[in-house]
Amino acid sequence: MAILNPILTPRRYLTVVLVTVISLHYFLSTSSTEYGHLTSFGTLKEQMHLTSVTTNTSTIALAEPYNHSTALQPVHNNNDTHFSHGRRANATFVFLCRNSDLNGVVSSIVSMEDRFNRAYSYPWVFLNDEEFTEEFKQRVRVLTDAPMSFGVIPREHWVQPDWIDENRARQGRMKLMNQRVIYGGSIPYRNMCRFNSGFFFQHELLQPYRYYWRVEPNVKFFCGLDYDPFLYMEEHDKVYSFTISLLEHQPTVPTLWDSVKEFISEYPYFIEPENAMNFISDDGGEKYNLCHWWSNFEIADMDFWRGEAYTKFFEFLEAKGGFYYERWGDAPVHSIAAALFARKDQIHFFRDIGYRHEDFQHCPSGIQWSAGRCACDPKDTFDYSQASCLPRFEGLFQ
Ligand SMILES: Nc1nc2c(ncn2[C@@H]2O[C@H](COP(=O)(O)OP(=O)(O)OP(=O)(O)O)[C@@H](O)[C@H]2O)c(=O)[nH]1
Ligand SMILES: [Mg+2]
Repeated sequence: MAILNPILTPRRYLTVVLVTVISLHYFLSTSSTEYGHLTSFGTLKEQMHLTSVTTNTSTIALAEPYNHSTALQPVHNNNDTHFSHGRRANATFVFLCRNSDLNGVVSSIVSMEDRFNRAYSYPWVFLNDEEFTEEFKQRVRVLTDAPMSFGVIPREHWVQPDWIDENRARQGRMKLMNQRVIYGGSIPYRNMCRFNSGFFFQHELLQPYRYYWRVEPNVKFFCGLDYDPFLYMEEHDKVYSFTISLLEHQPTVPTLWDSVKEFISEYPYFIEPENAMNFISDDGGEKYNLCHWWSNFEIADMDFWRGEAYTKFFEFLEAKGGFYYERWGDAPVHSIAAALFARKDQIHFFRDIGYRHEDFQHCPSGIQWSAGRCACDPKDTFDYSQASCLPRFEGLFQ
């Protein structure tokens, strides 16, 4: 170097190198789009491949098609292979709630962000049967940089339809109230169950997305996750997943199974040969055993609900009026559909996700509990308690 330029001291040499590198980077960024994309530090939304549009009711975060070609980085977690942050799934959180749920909503978001989403920034979609207040939006927006959108549910997706015989529906409500069944006399609760069964995935804010993770007020996520459960669903061809399974209150679904059997005989070709019938029936489909996956936690594939089998199934059940004449829950409806229309190996138990919704929780144990630094007592887990249906699920694979 001294031969080339006797006055190029180490400091000057460094300056020359830096200026050359910066100039080259500037030249390539402006002349090559690909180079620019690869190296730029875009806005947060760009990094998350999101754009947004505003409609008169809501701001819609639109997910652009995700890139299937990005190389995946396999990581090993508890003897299972997952894939790390190489790319993201086409997925969102879904939070149906009221303005009055605000404190419980804040608590659930904090739990999810702290234990998982801080590293991923998956978007949040909030749905309500009325406008969210400014206070609601302000208090949830402050919690995270993840994109958030707030939508109002179309009236026809929420309220009791006109063709429902209100006298018959009232009698149904009185009957359940007399039996002291929880929410037995509530119409809003029935609206919620019907909406979660057949309509949420049709909402305009959810159209850009395939996978969703349902969150409710006052739930807790106990464990850190070192992989992306949405990608897990995608990579392993799963359509539905759960953490807790249990028995439904029989008086809420007295005629549901009769309707299911009618559907099966009318549309036998929708039934998946490798189904999970043995999870929901102990006698090969004659009677419903009341088992269901607890739907306040769900990570699932909305394309499954949007598909032909489930669309026909929901329409069939809707026409029976059981969401209002009885009190059919979205949990048994989703569970029966997933058990019949999906292969049993497409249903996944997230054993490593610690989760609580009053009054029950799932807490991992052993290596999963310690690797996840789970903030729950592994002895306090619903898995093998008397009303749990987990043994039936595990029995499917034995
Ligand atoms: N916007 C709106 N959301 C509702 C309404 N009723 C229930 N939800 C939401 O729907 C979800 C399920 O309702 P929950 O009341 O939690 O039903 P649940 O889980 O069976 O019962 P608890 O949690 O024990 O009360 C929650 O996220 C609620 O915030 C309603 O009338 N309007
Ligand atoms: Mg709840």
